[in-house]
Amino acid sequence: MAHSLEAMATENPTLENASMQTRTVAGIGMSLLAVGLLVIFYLTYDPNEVAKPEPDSAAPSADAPVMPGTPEEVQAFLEQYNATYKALWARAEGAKFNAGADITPAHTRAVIATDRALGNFVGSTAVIDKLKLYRDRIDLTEVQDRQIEAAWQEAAHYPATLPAVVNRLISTEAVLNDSLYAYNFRLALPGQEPRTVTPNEIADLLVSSRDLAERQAIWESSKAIGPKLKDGLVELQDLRNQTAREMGYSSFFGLEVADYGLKSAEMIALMDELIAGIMPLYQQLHCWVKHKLAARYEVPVPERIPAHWLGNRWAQEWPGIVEGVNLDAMLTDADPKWLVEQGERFYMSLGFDPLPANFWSRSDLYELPSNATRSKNTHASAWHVDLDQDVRALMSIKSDFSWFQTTHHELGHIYYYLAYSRDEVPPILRRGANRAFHEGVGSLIELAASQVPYLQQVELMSADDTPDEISWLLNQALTGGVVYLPFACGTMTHWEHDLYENDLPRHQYNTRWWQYAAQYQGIEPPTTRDESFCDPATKTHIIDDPAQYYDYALSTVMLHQFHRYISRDILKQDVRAANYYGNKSVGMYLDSVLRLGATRDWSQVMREATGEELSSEAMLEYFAPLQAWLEEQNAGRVVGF
Ligand code: X8Z
Ligand code: ZN
Repeated sequence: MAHSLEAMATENPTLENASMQTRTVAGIGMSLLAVGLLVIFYLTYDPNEVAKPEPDSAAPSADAPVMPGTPEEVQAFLEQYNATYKALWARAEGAKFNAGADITPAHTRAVIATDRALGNFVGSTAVIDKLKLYRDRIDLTEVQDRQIEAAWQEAAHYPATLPAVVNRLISTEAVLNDSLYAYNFRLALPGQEPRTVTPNEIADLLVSSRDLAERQAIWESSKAIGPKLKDGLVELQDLRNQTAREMGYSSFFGLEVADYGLKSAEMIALMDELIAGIMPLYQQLHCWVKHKLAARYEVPVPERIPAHWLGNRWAQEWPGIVEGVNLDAMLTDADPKWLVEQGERFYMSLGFDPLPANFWSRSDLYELPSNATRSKNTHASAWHVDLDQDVRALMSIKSDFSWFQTTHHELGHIYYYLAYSRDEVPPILRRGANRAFHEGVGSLIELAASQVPYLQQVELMSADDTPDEISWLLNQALTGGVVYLPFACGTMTHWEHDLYENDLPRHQYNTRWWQYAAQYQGIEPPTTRDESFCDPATKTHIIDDPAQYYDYALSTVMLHQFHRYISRDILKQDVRAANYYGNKSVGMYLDSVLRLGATRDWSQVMREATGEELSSEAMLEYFAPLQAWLEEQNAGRVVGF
């Protein structure tokens, strides 16, 4: 917790719900004893042992007297549940962090064992029975209700009634993650011997190369992992759906969208609404970009943009297109550690505490040297290992603008973890108001840290090399929300929806992916990609963060709502030239949302914090000056795909 902010927020509990203060302490002695026994059992559990076949074996005994469901007993159950959950989560999360930072068979075995221990508890029939008993009570506090709902969703990932499915799911996920993270990308440029390349090198080459044959080789090398992941993904599709459906959800997709209190079809309708809102601007951008790139590569203008023309292997952002905006140049001489320190300084300038010492000692932040003897997951992530002060990040930072932004993003997760790690927030609710809130915090600070007045203040940009306003906004649209939404709401979310909700058959995986890329993004592959490829599986989240990609889409529109509120109502500045740096009122405002964790309904929090419902209107307003400029540039061209 940021102490300076905590003091202010306690005097001024902007969004704190009075119901948080009403937790009963009845039954604590009894619960502590039960919790003690459970925790001792699980903490003596040997992670290298093969998991027990009966997932229920260590859960609270089914023979124990049925708790009559008084509110006090509900509270005693929840306290017991939370203590055990926290201890088991810490072991599982610690094992996963180790496995991500150093991919070895022993670390994978530890992930499987500790995940099974966690699953055996949260999905035990004893826990599920209690949740069933309490789920429909109408006399619980909001915080109790929300814990029961969160615990129910946890159980649906590991229901004890399907022990073989759960065991298989956990081991398949662990093994497939390893295949993804440890994959050795090989690049054979035209006329050259194949060589190993890192994901960072692939990203750089896709921005810098001007040769289409070379670009195609780079793009294809980034997709070669897909077929290797396909069988595992087919298995996960089935296993994940089985667990979710066992607990009454329409599919695994339905289970994941339940975090928002929505059903699958409602989430899809929301995505379609966001796509429709952004499409007029996106189509103008798409048209401008295809003309720009056709001229750059000296080829005819296509209807859809070939994927290998763009500076990102999934076309989720399109960097390196706007001339005169080279943000990497600002950071060429920076030490990678400086990027993290500058990110921390940003949050501290708002009043948040310095990062805890263990963040620095336990995180794994930088790109591995080429002679490294270990391999690690290079996709950035932030970890709340003990659901308390043990916070870590796993990154492969090098000094460029993309990592500068990603570092701010990950620190947003870290500061969120720290803000809600307080006694009033039970461990099971130490999560975002919804998952999009979690993604939005750091991305909001990313947006704040790419505002020109801030970059000038910290001397990353001087007044004479400041790009003009339209170039800057154009670059933001290409590397931020505008290009991103059709990918996130369209291609990714629709594909994962079909995968789980409609049991997409394996012989349609790739075809469906490219159908959506054409429909939503106006993108096509360089050559026909039949079902011998599995291009969706190359996107990390499809394997290890499944059916949740709409989180990023929603966070993108929400962060603009927060940004507009902060700029106008707190800073009284222009949304496109706002400077949060050093403003404690902004920090206090953010903290009043973060410290709640998931103890309040997200849409109420949103309404109270911004005065608005979820809407893409603020984002569209931010980018509005581009529309007129693009229409002028595109005059006489065919817009659309
Ligand atoms: O996965 C991430 C973060 C980790 S939480 C780096 N992002 C999405 C992606 O890379 O696809 C950030 C924005 C989109
Ligand atoms: Zn994130």
